[in-house]
Amino acid sequence: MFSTQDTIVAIATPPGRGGIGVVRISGVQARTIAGQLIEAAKPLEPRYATLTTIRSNVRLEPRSEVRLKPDTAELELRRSSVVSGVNRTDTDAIDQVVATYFPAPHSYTGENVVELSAHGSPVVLRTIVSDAIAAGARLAEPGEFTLRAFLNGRMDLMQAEAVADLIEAVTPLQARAAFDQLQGTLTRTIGEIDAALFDLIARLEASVDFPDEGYHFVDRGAVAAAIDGLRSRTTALLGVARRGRLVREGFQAVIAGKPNVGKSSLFNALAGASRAIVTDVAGTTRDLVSEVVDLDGFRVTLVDTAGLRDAGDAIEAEGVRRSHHAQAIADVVVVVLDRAQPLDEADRAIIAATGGRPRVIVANKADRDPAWTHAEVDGVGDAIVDASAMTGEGLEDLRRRLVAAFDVEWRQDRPEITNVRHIALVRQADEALARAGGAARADGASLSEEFVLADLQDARAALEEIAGRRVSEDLLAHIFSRFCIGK
Ligand SMILES: Nc1nc2c(ncn2[C@@H]2O[C@H](COP(=O)(O)OP(=O)(O)OP(=O)(O)O)[C@@H](O)[C@H]2O)c(=O)[nH]1
Ligand SMILES: [Mg+2]
Repeated sequence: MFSTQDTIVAIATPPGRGGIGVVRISGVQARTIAGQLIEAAKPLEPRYATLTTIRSNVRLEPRSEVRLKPDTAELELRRSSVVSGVNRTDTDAIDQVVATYFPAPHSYTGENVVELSAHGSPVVLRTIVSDAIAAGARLAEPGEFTLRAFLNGRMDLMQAEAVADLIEAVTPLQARAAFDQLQGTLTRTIGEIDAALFDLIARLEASVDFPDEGYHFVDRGAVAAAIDGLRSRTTALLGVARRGRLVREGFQAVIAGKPNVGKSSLFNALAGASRAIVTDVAGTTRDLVSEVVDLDGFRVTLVDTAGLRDAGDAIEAEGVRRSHHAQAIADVVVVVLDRAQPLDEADRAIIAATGGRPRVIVANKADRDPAWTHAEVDGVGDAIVDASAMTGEGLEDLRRRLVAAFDVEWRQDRPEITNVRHIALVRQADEALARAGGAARADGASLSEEFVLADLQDARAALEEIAGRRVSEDLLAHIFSRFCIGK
């Protein structure tokens, strides 16, 4: 079982230097422990920002550097002050901080929480953490603050997962979708379906348990209609699931083509950075180069690959092998052709090999005189995008086609459901409701109430697992291990 009895501490801001760095302490002892670190005349008042000084037993510049042999008496004094944490005689002021105390249960974790906002110096922040540990706190595990928030009922599992998604969001659309879930939009939808299911189950159970008291399962039609009504909601959620998953996880777009057609140039232009090396030598790119970009709100991992040809040496051969592999797993392939060179067998081979897959065909170097016409790419229904990595012409069109090729209905609004775990469980509930509907309609079967009930219970179990009301510790550990320390 997860321990929530002790007080935990961690740096809550990202690693590295910054204007401000926050140390978060959570647990029964939070205020007492913080009180031992700061110079404050009285205990921290709830919800007041207190400007105070942090004092430490651990010197930022250890004395041993100055005086190689500290005398035993001093060591003893320092040790005792670490242990008791109250002896402030041998401490140095190390930073000025703003300390805020949030008493339970009105805090992020639902426990007593103290946040110390210091200057964003890794040395200072680490010192505060070690002193808090010396005063009785324990270093927090990854995601442990949010885990405690979940265990203390401050948020459900969907919201806890949304915290991680929000932190990891790369595009504004991802961030907004995660924030909606943090605010409880999915929680409410799932909760409403769950409540209606509970109601239906209670009525059916009454009819099974007390058949002689008038609770007859007489109106099969009404029960079936109620089930259909619920199912329409799970089905609607699943309707946006693919788009939601793509918003959350993003896609891979792999740029492929013959050597020297301008793949790396297009990659750089789309990434808005000179990531891949560009030269006029065919066979420049030897390995996969990738960059995450925001394409109309979608997180897209663009992958540049080695030009496809019979390789000149072993390194290039390996690069070509990787190109093929990347293409095979791509969500979309961007096939690049050179507009200024006649099409040859190698171009046609790539066009043929990617047929039937989501793809966009680009005729690059459109700034130069064309050496072929679109009609020459025969048998291909795809519209070809004329573009120039050099001038930027056609790139907007290419971006739009790329998003269109992902085959998602193009709307800026935020999908309600995005996480595969939630999607899988909603699908499970949806299937159970479909079975329940079928069983409710099947006439004549004597045990149909029990069948309907069993299926409805299955649907409910799946929904409760989404919110985290029925989850194993393993699953929790897995979910929270995605977090960083301090979250
Ligand atoms: N005129 C013109 N030249 C371009 C354009 N895009 C790329 N080039 C030139 O084409 C040459 C090859 O470009 P790269 O981006 O290295 O081509 P690549 O397909 O990545 O080549 P490999 O990595 O060798 O497979 C370079 O000299 C580029 O400057 C373009 O849109 N217009
Ligand atoms: Mg290249």
